[in-house]
Amino acid sequence: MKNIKTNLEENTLVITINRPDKLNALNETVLTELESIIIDNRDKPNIKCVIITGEGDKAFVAGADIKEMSSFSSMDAIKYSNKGINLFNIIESYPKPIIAAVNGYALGGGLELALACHIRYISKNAILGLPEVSLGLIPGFGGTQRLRNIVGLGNAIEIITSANHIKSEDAKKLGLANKICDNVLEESIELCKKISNNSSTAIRNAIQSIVSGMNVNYYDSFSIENNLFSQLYETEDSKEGMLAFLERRKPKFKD
Ligand code: DAK
Repeated sequence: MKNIKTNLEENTLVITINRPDKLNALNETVLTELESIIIDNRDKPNIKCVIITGEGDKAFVAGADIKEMSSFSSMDAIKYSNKGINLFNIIESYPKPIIAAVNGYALGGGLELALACHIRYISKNAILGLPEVSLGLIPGFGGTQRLRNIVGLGNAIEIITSANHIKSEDAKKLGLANKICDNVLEESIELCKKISNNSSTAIRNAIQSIVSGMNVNYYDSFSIENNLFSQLYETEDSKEGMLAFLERRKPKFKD
Protein backbone atom coordinates (compact mmCIF):
# COMPACT_ATOMS: atom_id res chain seq x y z
CA MET A 1 0.00 0.00 0.00
CA LYS A 2 1.36 3.41 -0.99
CA ASN A 3 -0.74 5.81 1.06
CA ILE A 4 -2.20 3.66 3.83
CA LYS A 5 -0.63 1.98 6.87
CA THR A 6 -2.38 -0.59 9.02
CA ASN A 7 -1.70 -2.18 12.36
CA LEU A 8 -3.58 -4.42 14.71
CA GLU A 9 -4.17 -3.42 18.34
CA GLU A 10 -5.64 -6.61 19.83
CA ASN A 11 -9.00 -6.87 18.01
CA THR A 12 -8.89 -3.40 16.51
CA LEU A 13 -7.63 -2.64 13.02
CA VAL A 14 -6.02 0.82 12.92
CA ILE A 15 -5.95 2.30 9.43
CA THR A 16 -3.71 5.36 9.00
CA ILE A 17 -3.96 7.56 5.93
CA ASN A 18 -0.33 8.27 5.21
CA ARG A 19 0.28 11.41 3.12
CA PRO A 20 1.36 13.81 5.87
CA ASP A 21 3.15 16.16 3.45
CA LYS A 22 -0.24 16.77 1.78
CA LEU A 23 -2.15 16.76 5.06
CA ASN A 24 -3.44 13.29 4.15
CA ALA A 25 -5.61 14.66 1.32
CA LEU A 26 -7.74 12.02 -0.39
CA ASN A 27 -6.42 11.23 -3.84
CA GLU A 28 -7.66 8.32 -5.96
CA THR A 29 -4.95 6.00 -4.63
CA VAL A 30 -6.00 6.66 -1.03
CA LEU A 31 -9.64 5.92 -1.86
CA THR A 32 -8.71 2.70 -3.71
CA GLU A 33 -6.41 1.45 -0.95
CA LEU A 34 -8.86 2.37 1.80
CA GLU A 35 -11.68 0.54 0.03
CA SER A 36 -9.58 -2.56 -0.44
CA ILE A 37 -8.57 -2.71 3.25
CA ILE A 38 -12.09 -2.04 4.50
CA ILE A 39 -13.59 -4.75 2.27
CA ASP A 40 -10.83 -7.30 3.00
CA ASN A 41 -11.40 -7.03 6.75
CA ARG A 42 -15.17 -7.00 6.73
CA ASP A 43 -15.66 -10.66 7.63
CA LYS A 44 -12.50 -11.40 9.60
CA PRO A 45 -13.69 -12.64 12.99
CA ASN A 46 -10.56 -11.47 14.85
CA ILE A 47 -11.29 -7.85 13.89
CA LYS A 48 -14.04 -6.37 16.01
CA CYS A 49 -13.51 -2.63 15.51
CA VAL A 50 -11.81 -0.35 13.03
CA ILE A 51 -10.16 3.03 13.61
CA ILE A 52 -9.40 5.43 10.77
CA THR A 53 -6.87 8.17 11.49
CA GLY A 54 -4.34 10.40 9.74
CA GLU A 55 -0.54 10.31 9.91
CA GLY A 56 1.08 13.10 11.93
CA ASP A 57 -0.46 15.47 14.44
CA LYS A 58 -1.61 18.16 12.02
CA ALA A 59 -4.35 16.53 10.00
CA PHE A 60 -6.85 13.71 9.90
CA VAL A 61 -7.60 14.50 6.24
CA ALA A 62 -7.55 18.06 4.81
CA GLY A 63 -10.03 17.15 2.09
CA ALA A 64 -10.18 15.74 -1.37
CA ASP A 65 -6.90 16.30 -3.18
CA ILE A 66 -7.49 19.70 -4.76
CA LYS A 67 -4.45 19.41 -7.06
CA GLU A 68 -5.66 16.08 -8.45
CA MET A 69 -9.26 17.31 -8.74
CA SER A 70 -8.25 20.45 -10.59
CA SER A 71 -6.99 18.44 -13.57
CA PHE A 72 -9.94 16.03 -13.79
CA SER A 73 -11.85 15.56 -17.00
CA SER A 74 -15.59 15.08 -16.49
CA MET A 75 -15.08 11.30 -16.89
CA ASP A 76 -12.39 11.37 -14.18
CA ALA A 77 -14.75 13.37 -11.95
CA ILE A 78 -17.51 10.75 -12.31
CA LYS A 79 -15.08 7.91 -11.58
CA TYR A 80 -13.70 9.69 -8.51
CA SER A 81 -17.14 10.64 -7.30
CA ASN A 82 -18.49 7.07 -7.65
CA LYS A 83 -15.48 5.66 -5.87
CA GLY A 84 -15.89 8.06 -2.92
CA ILE A 85 -19.65 7.69 -2.61
CA ASN A 86 -19.43 3.90 -2.77
CA LEU A 87 -16.63 3.76 -0.19
CA PHE A 88 -18.35 6.09 2.28
CA ASN A 89 -21.57 4.06 2.00
CA ILE A 90 -19.60 0.87 2.71
CA ILE A 91 -18.11 2.53 5.80
CA GLU A 92 -21.47 3.78 7.09
CA SER A 93 -23.11 0.35 6.74
CA TYR A 94 -20.06 -1.63 7.94
CA PRO A 95 -20.97 -4.42 10.37
CA LYS A 96 -18.19 -3.45 12.79
CA PRO A 97 -17.95 -0.09 14.54
CA ILE A 98 -15.67 2.33 12.68
CA ILE A 99 -14.22 5.18 14.72
CA ALA A 100 -12.75 8.28 13.11
CA ALA A 101 -9.83 9.34 15.31
CA VAL A 102 -9.65 12.95 14.13
CA ASN A 103 -6.16 14.27 14.90
CA GLY A 104 -6.18 17.80 13.45
CA TYR A 105 -7.80 19.14 10.29
CA ALA A 106 -10.86 17.29 8.98
CA LEU A 107 -11.97 19.43 6.09
CA GLY A 108 -14.12 18.81 3.02
CA GLY A 109 -13.88 15.17 1.95
CA GLY A 110 -11.98 14.54 5.21
CA LEU A 111 -14.93 15.60 7.32
CA GLU A 112 -17.21 13.68 4.96
CA LEU A 113 -15.13 10.58 5.70
CA ALA A 114 -15.40 11.20 9.45
CA LEU A 115 -19.18 11.73 9.10
CA ALA A 116 -19.52 8.35 7.38
CA CYS A 117 -17.74 6.68 10.33
CA HIS A 118 -19.95 5.56 13.22
CA ILE A 119 -18.15 7.45 15.99
CA ARG A 120 -15.95 10.57 15.97
CA TYR A 121 -13.30 11.09 18.65
CA ILE A 122 -11.36 14.31 18.08
CA SER A 123 -8.18 15.91 19.38
CA LYS A 124 -8.19 19.32 21.11
CA ASN A 125 -6.49 20.88 18.07
CA ALA A 126 -9.02 19.40 15.62
CA ILE A 127 -10.53 21.80 13.10
CA LEU A 128 -13.59 20.60 11.23
CA GLY A 129 -15.42 22.09 8.28
CA LEU A 130 -16.91 21.68 4.83
CA PRO A 131 -15.29 24.55 2.89
CA GLU A 132 -16.27 23.32 -0.60
CA VAL A 133 -18.38 26.40 -1.43
CA SER A 134 -15.22 28.50 -1.05
CA LEU A 135 -13.86 26.47 -4.01
CA GLY A 136 -17.08 26.83 -5.99
CA LEU A 137 -18.11 23.24 -5.15
CA ILE A 138 -20.39 21.48 -2.69
CA PRO A 139 -19.64 18.38 -0.60
CA GLY A 140 -19.99 15.43 -2.97
CA PHE A 141 -19.44 12.29 -0.90
CA GLY A 142 -22.78 12.42 0.94
CA GLY A 143 -21.68 15.18 3.32
CA THR A 144 -24.70 17.43 2.84
CA GLN A 145 -27.01 14.63 3.95
CA ARG A 146 -24.87 13.13 6.70
CA LEU A 147 -24.08 16.51 8.24
CA ARG A 148 -27.78 17.42 8.33
CA ASN A 149 -28.60 14.06 9.99
CA ILE A 150 -25.98 14.69 12.65
CA VAL A 151 -26.28 18.41 13.45
CA GLY A 152 -29.76 19.30 12.13
CA LEU A 153 -30.88 21.46 9.21
CA GLY A 154 -29.99 24.95 10.45
CA ASN A 155 -26.54 24.01 11.70
CA ALA A 156 -25.78 22.07 8.49
CA ILE A 157 -26.75 25.01 6.29
CA GLU A 158 -24.68 27.41 8.40
CA ILE A 159 -21.60 25.15 8.39
CA ILE A 160 -21.72 24.50 4.64
CA THR A 161 -22.63 27.99 3.42
CA SER A 162 -20.17 29.80 5.72
CA ALA A 163 -17.30 27.32 5.03
CA ASN A 164 -16.42 28.00 8.70
CA HIS A 165 -13.55 26.24 10.44
CA ILE A 166 -15.08 24.70 13.57
CA LYS A 167 -12.93 24.28 16.68
CA SER A 168 -13.11 21.15 18.83
CA GLU A 169 -15.28 22.63 21.64
CA ASP A 170 -17.87 23.86 19.13
CA ALA A 171 -17.76 20.54 17.25
CA LYS A 172 -18.56 18.76 20.51
CA LYS A 173 -21.42 21.15 21.30
CA LEU A 174 -22.89 20.60 17.81
CA GLY A 175 -22.79 16.81 18.23
CA LEU A 176 -20.22 16.54 15.44
CA ALA A 177 -17.79 14.90 17.87
CA ASN A 178 -18.55 12.22 20.45
CA LYS A 179 -15.56 13.22 22.57
CA ILE A 180 -12.62 15.63 22.72
CA CYS A 181 -9.53 13.62 23.67
CA ASP A 182 -6.10 14.33 25.17
CA ASN A 183 -4.73 11.43 23.12
CA VAL A 184 -7.21 10.66 20.39
CA LEU A 185 -5.71 7.39 19.17
CA GLU A 186 -5.20 5.93 22.65
CA GLU A 187 -8.72 6.85 23.72
CA SER A 188 -10.19 5.43 20.50
CA ILE A 189 -8.34 2.16 21.12
CA GLU A 190 -9.66 2.10 24.71
CA LEU A 191 -13.21 2.50 23.40
CA CYS A 192 -12.64 -0.31 20.90
CA LYS A 193 -11.43 -2.63 23.68
CA LYS A 194 -14.66 -1.96 25.57
CA ILE A 195 -16.77 -2.57 22.45
CA SER A 196 -14.85 -5.81 21.73
CA ASN A 197 -16.07 -7.34 25.02
CA ASN A 198 -19.63 -7.32 23.68
CA SER A 199 -21.24 -9.68 21.21
CA SER A 200 -20.11 -8.98 17.63
CA THR A 201 -23.30 -10.44 16.20
CA ALA A 202 -25.45 -8.19 18.39
CA ILE A 203 -23.28 -5.19 17.47
CA ARG A 204 -23.64 -6.00 13.76
CA ASN A 205 -27.44 -6.14 14.08
CA ALA A 206 -27.54 -2.95 16.17
CA ILE A 207 -25.57 -0.99 13.56
CA GLN A 208 -27.72 -2.41 10.78
CA SER A 209 -30.89 -1.42 12.61
CA ILE A 210 -29.70 2.13 13.30
CA VAL A 211 -28.33 2.75 9.80
CA SER A 212 -31.06 1.07 7.72
CA GLY A 213 -33.69 2.64 9.94
CA MET A 214 -32.58 6.07 8.71
CA ASN A 215 -33.56 5.24 5.16
CA VAL A 216 -37.17 4.20 5.68
CA ASN A 217 -40.34 5.61 7.11
CA TYR A 218 -40.24 6.01 10.93
CA TYR A 219 -42.79 3.27 11.66
CA ASP A 220 -41.21 0.86 9.11
CA SER A 221 -37.93 1.27 10.98
CA PHE A 222 -39.46 -0.55 13.95
CA SER A 223 -40.06 -3.65 11.77
CA ILE A 224 -36.38 -3.61 10.80
CA GLU A 225 -35.43 -3.43 14.48
CA ASN A 226 -37.89 -6.15 15.37
CA ASN A 227 -36.52 -8.55 12.71
CA LEU A 228 -32.93 -7.93 13.70
CA PHE A 229 -33.82 -8.33 17.39
CA SER A 230 -35.64 -11.64 16.89
CA GLN A 231 -32.84 -13.04 14.65
CA LEU A 232 -30.50 -12.81 17.61
CA TYR A 233 -32.54 -15.42 19.48
CA GLU A 234 -31.07 -17.95 17.06
CA THR A 235 -27.49 -17.11 18.08
CA GLU A 236 -25.27 -18.75 20.68
CA ASP A 237 -24.27 -15.27 21.82
CA SER A 238 -27.73 -14.31 23.04
CA LYS A 239 -28.08 -17.59 24.95
CA GLU A 240 -24.63 -17.16 26.46
CA GLY A 241 -25.17 -13.46 27.27
CA MET A 242 -28.40 -14.02 29.17
CA LEU A 243 -27.17 -17.22 30.87
CA ALA A 244 -23.99 -15.46 32.00
CA PHE A 245 -26.10 -12.71 33.57
CA LEU A 246 -28.21 -15.26 35.44
CA GLU A 247 -25.09 -17.15 36.57
CA ARG A 248 -23.45 -13.86 37.66
CA ARG A 249 -20.38 -14.31 35.45
CA LYS A 250 -18.88 -12.59 32.43
CA PRO A 251 -20.16 -13.90 29.08
CA LYS A 252 -17.85 -15.74 26.70
CA PHE A 253 -19.07 -14.75 23.28
CA LYS A 254 -18.21 -17.01 20.34
CA ASP A 255 -19.23 -14.58 17.57
N1 DAK B 1 -5.58 18.87 -1.39
C1 DAK B 1 -4.30 18.81 -1.82
N2 DAK B 1 -3.25 19.26 -1.12
C2 DAK B 1 -3.51 19.80 0.09
C3 DAK B 1 -4.84 19.89 0.62
C4 DAK B 1 -5.90 19.38 -0.18
N3 DAK B 1 -7.15 19.37 0.22
N4 DAK B 1 -4.74 20.48 1.83
C5 DAK B 1 -3.45 20.72 2.05
N5 DAK B 1 -2.69 20.32 1.00
C6 DAK B 1 -1.26 20.41 0.85
C7 DAK B 1 -0.81 21.83 0.53
O1 DAK B 1 -0.95 22.10 -0.83
C8 DAK B 1 0.64 21.78 0.98
O2 DAK B 1 1.38 21.10 0.00
P1 DAK B 1 2.81 21.71 -0.55
O3 DAK B 1 2.48 23.06 -1.07
O4 DAK B 1 3.67 21.77 0.68
O5 DAK B 1 3.28 20.74 -1.58
C9 DAK B 1 0.60 20.87 2.20
O6 DAK B 1 -0.59 20.10 2.05
C10 DAK B 1 0.54 21.63 3.51
O7 DAK B 1 -0.56 22.50 3.45
P2 DAK B 1 -0.45 24.08 3.80
O8 DAK B 1 0.92 24.58 3.51
O9 DAK B 1 -1.58 24.77 3.15
O10 DAK B 1 -0.64 24.03 5.39
P3 DAK B 1 -1.22 25.20 6.31
O11 DAK B 1 -0.94 24.78 7.71
O12 DAK B 1 -0.72 26.53 5.88
O13 DAK B 1 -2.80 25.18 6.07
C11 DAK B 1 -4.96 24.12 5.79
C12 DAK B 1 -3.53 24.07 6.45
C13 DAK B 1 -5.66 22.82 6.07
C14 DAK B 1 -5.76 25.28 6.41
C15 DAK B 1 -4.78 24.37 4.27
O14 DAK B 1 -3.84 23.41 3.74
C16 DAK B 1 -6.07 24.24 3.49
O15 DAK B 1 -6.91 25.15 3.50
N6 DAK B 1 -6.21 23.13 2.76
C17 DAK B 1 -7.36 22.91 1.90
C18 DAK B 1 -8.57 22.59 2.73
C19 DAK B 1 -9.80 22.43 1.87
O16 DAK B 1 -10.25 23.37 1.18
N7 DAK B 1 -10.38 21.22 1.89
C20 DAK B 1 -11.50 20.91 1.08
C21 DAK B 1 -11.03 20.38 -0.23
S1 DAK B 1 -12.39 20.23 -1.38
C22 DAK B 1 -17.25 15.74 -4.82
C23 DAK B 1 -16.59 14.91 -3.96
C24 DAK B 1 -15.83 15.42 -2.99
C25 DAK B 1 -15.65 16.77 -2.86
C26 DAK B 1 -16.33 17.62 -3.73
C27 DAK B 1 -17.14 17.11 -4.69
N8 DAK B 1 -18.05 15.16 -5.83
C28 DAK B 1 -18.12 13.76 -5.93
C29 DAK B 1 -18.81 15.96 -6.71
C30 DAK B 1 -14.79 17.26 -1.84
C31 DAK B 1 -14.12 18.40 -1.99
C32 DAK B 1 -13.09 18.78 -1.02
O17 DAK B 1 -12.76 18.10 -0.08
